[in-house]
Amino acid sequence: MSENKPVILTCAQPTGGLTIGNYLGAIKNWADMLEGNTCFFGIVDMHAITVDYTPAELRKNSLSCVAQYIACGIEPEKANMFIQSHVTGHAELAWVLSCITPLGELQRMTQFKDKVQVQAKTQGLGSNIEGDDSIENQDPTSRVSINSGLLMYPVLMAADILLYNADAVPVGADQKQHLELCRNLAQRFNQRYSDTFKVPEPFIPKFGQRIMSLQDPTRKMSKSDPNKNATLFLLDDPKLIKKKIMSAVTDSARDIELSESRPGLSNLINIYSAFSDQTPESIVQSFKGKGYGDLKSDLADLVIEKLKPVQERYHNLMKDPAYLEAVLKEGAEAAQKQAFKMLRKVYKKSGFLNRS
Ligand code: ATP
Ligand code: LTN
Repeated sequence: MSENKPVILTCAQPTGGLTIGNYLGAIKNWADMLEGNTCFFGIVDMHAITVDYTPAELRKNSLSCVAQYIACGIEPEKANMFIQSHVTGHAELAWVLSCITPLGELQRMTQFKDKVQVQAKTQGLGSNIEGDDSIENQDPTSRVSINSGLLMYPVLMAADILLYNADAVPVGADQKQHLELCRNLAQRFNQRYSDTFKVPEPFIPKFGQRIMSLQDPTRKMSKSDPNKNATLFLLDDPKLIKKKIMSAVTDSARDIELSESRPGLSNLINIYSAFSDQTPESIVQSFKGKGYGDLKSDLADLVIEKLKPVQERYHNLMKDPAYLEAVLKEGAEAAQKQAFKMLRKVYKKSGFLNRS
């Protein structure tokens, strides 16, 4: 690893197939950062076990995820792609950081509260806590069976980032709060023990930073949404893409305009904009006098055309799992080198006796 190049680190969870939200909000931008930077792109399987999962699916998704990264333009020669559990140090650093993290900060995290709601619903407890804004003031475990890994999730994420002394972390807008916590933890550690960590900058794209659900445009598009029509997956076939976009929830107005009070329409324009690199204003201009049918149909054609080469590359890559495993092995070796270096420094500053 070159010492003077900026370090870019980011990760995605292998909780299912990647979505166009992951692609537009994150991976598409990672591919633009390969030149001039040292890049670490993690597949965070340890984060993925904070929600319900099956081990066989996780294993499958992890390999499929690296194939999707490469298919999206992340060249293995230019980036270190690794599986989180292959690198010793993530969980260790998370433990040290947890000891300087106030519990209240974790309970206030939006993603934690959202996931508690989801788990409450699956446990048939939805009506108990729905609409309860003061959930951070309660012990959620008193009503819902929440694993503490879900609460600790942002600390592990901070460890993922700080372990590599990342300068910048490209993420979608949903991760802004987690990034803020990571920055706070870096500063807190530096103050307490002397300068150790770089304070990383979030990098949030201008377009595509928050792709919303096709069925409920007030919620973020998520790969773990139980309603599969709400989410466009990178590997959806053309027929399915068309069907999902044509049945996207919009409103009863007819014209195409930019309006915050029309979230379904705004989401479609946003997706159009991110895939075509045109501004939302110029898209609205080109659909003047046309309606939803035209916009949806053109958008479906655009998404199908943009995803076609990604899908072709993906299916070819999946024919060669040995190659994918070799990419991950090399990535983990590079990541491990950096992780050990950082962990040694942190342990020393924390007062742990040197291991000879
Ligand atoms: P899950 O749905 O299982 O909670 P996720 O897709 O939200 O997962 P990750 O796979 O970890 O979470 O996300 C990887 C990257 O994709 C992150 O940088 C995240 O900010 C970005 N991302 C995820 N969903 C969206 C979205 N709907 N719009 C824009 N960016 C997104
Ligand atoms: N929390 C992120 C995934 C994630 C991540 C990271 C992103 C885990 N560790 C480190 C950037 C850097 C999510 O849910 N999207």
